[in-house]
Amino acid sequence: MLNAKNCQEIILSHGFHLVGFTRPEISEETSNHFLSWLENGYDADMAWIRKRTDERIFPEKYLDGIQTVIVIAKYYKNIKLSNEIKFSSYIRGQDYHDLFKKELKKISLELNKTYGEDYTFRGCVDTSPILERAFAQQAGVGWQGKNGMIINEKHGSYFFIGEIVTDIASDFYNTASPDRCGTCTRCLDACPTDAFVKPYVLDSNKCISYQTIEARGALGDNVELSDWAYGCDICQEVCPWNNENDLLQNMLYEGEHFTDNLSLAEILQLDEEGFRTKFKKSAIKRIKREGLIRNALIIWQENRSLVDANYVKRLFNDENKNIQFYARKALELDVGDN
Ligand code: B12
Ligand code: SF4
Ligand code: SF4
Repeated sequence: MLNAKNCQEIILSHGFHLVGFTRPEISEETSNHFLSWLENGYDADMAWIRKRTDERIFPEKYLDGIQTVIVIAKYYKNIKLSNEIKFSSYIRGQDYHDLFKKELKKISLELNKTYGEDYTFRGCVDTSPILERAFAQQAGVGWQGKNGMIINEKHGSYFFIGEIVTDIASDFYNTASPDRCGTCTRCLDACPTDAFVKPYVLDSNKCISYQTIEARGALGDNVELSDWAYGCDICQEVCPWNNENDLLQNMLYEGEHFTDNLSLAEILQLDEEGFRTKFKKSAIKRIKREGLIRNALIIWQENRSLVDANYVKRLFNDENKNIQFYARKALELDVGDN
């Protein structure tokens, strides 16, 4: 039997801020919400979510004999900069996937030492086929707000979530966090693209975060990025539970980081080598130079005074054909077939 108190101490000693324990059950209500989200096509082109629907709804298909989901969270320091272009705070520093994977591995090894090699302790973060937010709410880490984010009553929503899933039962399970959104609708009202179909339900097709991070290839003609080059924080910025003065120890991204003062001109001048070097440790590498320049060109199209058109024209001869296409499109030249 897992000693939850001892396990929590181990996890906190690795620099995490929140820990909660829940049984590996997805309620019928949650699974219906998830399935109708998919049915409505709100997952846009993220086919990887659909591919592993079963494991998300039936966690025992993900880990045979699963008994406990230990939800682990770490806060990052959000800052609102007055840059000409915006980056979501979560991308400011080192890729959190790498950090979580490394630490969860160490914790799993410690737990195996204590409880024996017969048990499995599997670290997950973001990409595993798990409904992380459903488990986080069940584990008392926070409630799922109308903006979809898990919000902790004391410290708000600027944190990452990971899990250790295991086939050992725990001597303690948390109770779910109650919803504290009340009559507030600030996030729904502030979303610049009206991405919320209704409270708690996000249509990814309309979300700037989806368009800038997940969408591949050319973006639709009507896509608006409202100056966001990577991700979007608006529905968190307006949430009254996010208090900027509420700082914790060991927050990720304490100092200044490479996206903090990045200008549009700088992005448009990055070559492949420059991009690789600058974003070696950042999750931005996921969208590649092509994706970042695509986003930057759309921002420029929305506000041409940001940088001289020559920066865009230079890209007509770029080594990457898609970038040539985005640049011509930004200048509204005849782009032909891509
Ligand atoms: C796909 C994905 C996205 C997609 C889709 C977002 C979405 N709302 O699902 C896009 C690219 C848009 C995205 C954006 C962002 N994401 Co994201 N994303 C994910 C990912 C990989 C899967 C989420 C998923 O399964 N979605 C499917 C939906 C249906 O599931 P859900 O959000 O859990 O939805 C529940 C509710 O919608 C509810 N529900 C549905 N209908 C209804 C109706 C009613 C009436 C009610 C009450 C409830 C309800 O039930 C659903 C099932 O539990 C998770 C990691 C993971 N493995 O879970 C990270 C994750 C959710 N993302 C995260 C982050 C940080 C973000 C961004 C803030 C990044 C940014 N700054 O740009 C934005 C926030 C956008 C937003 N407001 O949600 C964090 C959230 C941390 C937290 N504190 O909550 C996660 C957990 C990653 C991590 N490991 O830290 N993301
Ligand atoms: S991340 Fe931005 S675009 Fe997406 S729902 Fe929130 S406010 Fe809207
Ligand atoms: S802004 Fe208001 S409605 Fe939206 S998540 Fe925060 S408290 Fe809930």
